[in-house]
This record gives sequence, structure tokens and C-alpha cells, in this order.
Amino acid sequence: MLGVVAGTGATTQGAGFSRLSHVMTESISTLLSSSGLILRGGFNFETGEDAPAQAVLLIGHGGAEYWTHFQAWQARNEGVADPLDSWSRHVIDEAANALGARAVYPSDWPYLPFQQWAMRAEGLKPSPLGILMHPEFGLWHAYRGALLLDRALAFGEAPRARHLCDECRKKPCLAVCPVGAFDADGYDVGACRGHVRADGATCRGQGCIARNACPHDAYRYPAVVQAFHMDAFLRA
Ligand code: B12
Repeated sequence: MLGVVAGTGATTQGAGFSRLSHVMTESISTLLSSSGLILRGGFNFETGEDAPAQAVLLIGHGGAEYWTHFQAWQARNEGVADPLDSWSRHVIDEAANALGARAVYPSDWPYLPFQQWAMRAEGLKPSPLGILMHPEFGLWHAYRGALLLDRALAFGEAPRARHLCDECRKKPCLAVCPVGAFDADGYDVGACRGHVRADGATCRGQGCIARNACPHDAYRYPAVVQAFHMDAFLRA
């Protein structure tokens, strides 16, 4: 398994990737270089596990580096439905073809367990909001696709990421939602969506208040990016 290690930039592969074939990480890096997406991590499925392949590599972003690349593509492809998904497919399908892999996406139905895969690949744990907490990117990261391979890859030890929520005493993320959509029992999607739709101008224009309350905000998405995702959330 491998993952981006704390201290590495959001646009380059970290030291953890040297455990995977240098040739493979270099070629994935080259294939993704003008997209703002990065190889997040990967692992081999266990023998006997009900798995879709032998190995998986997760592609995503830490921070919003991808946004300018996506916007440039969208300007050349006006009117495309589900633009972020379409752009992700455009970038990641090409990488999959070059590597002899099969690309799958977070929005594919039935949903694939992207967060479970990320926990295995990167050693992450969920924040109280449900979003995985990353030791460098905080809550400001996501997955845009995965490469499934029918061959095992040479991964090293499972990464153990520092879980910042364990060290956070005040947990402001749980205190600020105007409708208390997040608590120890989980995430009340109906309350969240109802508020955002009816009178959540801040959530709609600047993003989720609870997510923005997290102090680990070095990679926080700009308001325009957050507004785009909240709009997609309202339409989901
Ligand atoms: C359906 C879905 C939703 C639904 C319902 C979520 C739920 N409570 O069930 C809705 C539309 C509400 C939603 C909302 C959001 N989602 Co969502 N969602 C998904 C999706 C497409 C499927 C989830 C699923 O059922 N998977 C299948 C099961 C078998 O896989 P899993 O790994 O076991 O699923 C985990 C999640 O369900 C998680 N979970 C449970 N409750 C919650 C609550 C939240 C807020 C999240 C993020 C996860 C989560 O627990 C499981 C862990 O084992 C995934 C992508 C994917 N394929 O997983 C994204 C995904 C989980 N969402 C994601 C995100 C970022 C969000 C939003 C923050 C988006 C936004 N606004 O910008 C919002 C949260 C609302 C807010 N206040 O901002 C990211 C999380 C990335 C990360 N860093 O961890 C994912 C992985 C998509 C991606 N492209 O990366 N989402």
C-alpha cells in the first residue's frame, strides 16, 4: 500500500510512492501532469476478497489545484453534462488506457467504496463529518477516479496517517452547523439539504460551514469551488 505522506506537495507524488515501481509512478505522474490531479495511493486486494481487480490506484486531488485545469477544459467543452465527472473521465480514461487499467469513478452506480479504499490506501480515518481527514490536506481533498489492474503491484507497508481529529479537543465542525446536521449519530442529509436549499446562503455561496470550521485549512478550496460542489450536492 502507499499514500501521499505528510509534507509532500499536493501536485507531486510523495516519498511513499517510491515503494511502487518508479516507472509506473513516473508514467502516472506524467499522464496526470496537466490536470492538477495526483496519484493518491493504492493497494492490492486480498486473495479471496470480493474485489473488482487485483490492485487499485486512487486518483484525486489535495486542495483545488485541479480547478484551473478543469475550467480551461470546460471552456473548450461548453454545455457538457456533469462537467466535473466528464472532465475526470477525459483525464483518467486516458491514463487507464496507457497503463492497461480499467477506470472507475465515484459516481459509478452501484457506488464503489471509494472511502474504504482510501482508508486502506492512505491510512486515513473519517472526520466527525464523514469526510476523510488527511494529515496534510485536512478535509480539502477528494477522489476523482480509480485505476483497477488485473495484476498485483509491489506496494510496501500500509501507511499510518496521523489522524488530526484525535488531537482536536474542541471539534468546532460539530458545533457550527445551523441545523445540527452532524452529530455522534452521523450525518442528517435531509436536514443539511433542506437548510442549504431554503436559507443556507452562506453554505451555497461559500461552502459547508461545518467543513470550513476545521482548523486544518491550508488547502481550503476557494469559495467559487465550494459553491460549485454545493450546487452539485443540491442537485444530487
Ligand atoms: C452518495 C454520496 C453522497 C450523498 C450521501 C452521503 C451519505 N451519507 O450516504 C450526499 C449527496 C448527501 C453526499 C454529500 C457530500 N459528499 Co458525498 N458521496 C457519495 C458517494 C457518491 C457514494 C457514497 C456511498 O454510498 N458509497 C458506497 C459505500 C459502500 O462506500 P464507502 O466507502 O463505504 O462509503 C462511505 C461513505 O458513505 C461514508 N459516509 C457516511 N456518511 C457520510 C457523510 C459524508 C458527508 C461523507 C462525505 C461520507 C459519509 O461512510 C462510508 C465509509 O465506510 C461517494 C463516492 C463513493 N463512490 O463512495 C461520495 C463521497 C463520499 N462524498 C464526498 C464529498 C466530498 C461529499 C460532500 C462534502 C460534497 C460537497 N458538498 O462538496 C457532501 C457533504 C455535504 C456537505 N455538507 O458538504 C467525497 C468524500 C471525500 C473525502 N475526502 O472523504 C466522496 C468520496 C466523493 C469524492 N469524489 O471524493 N455524498
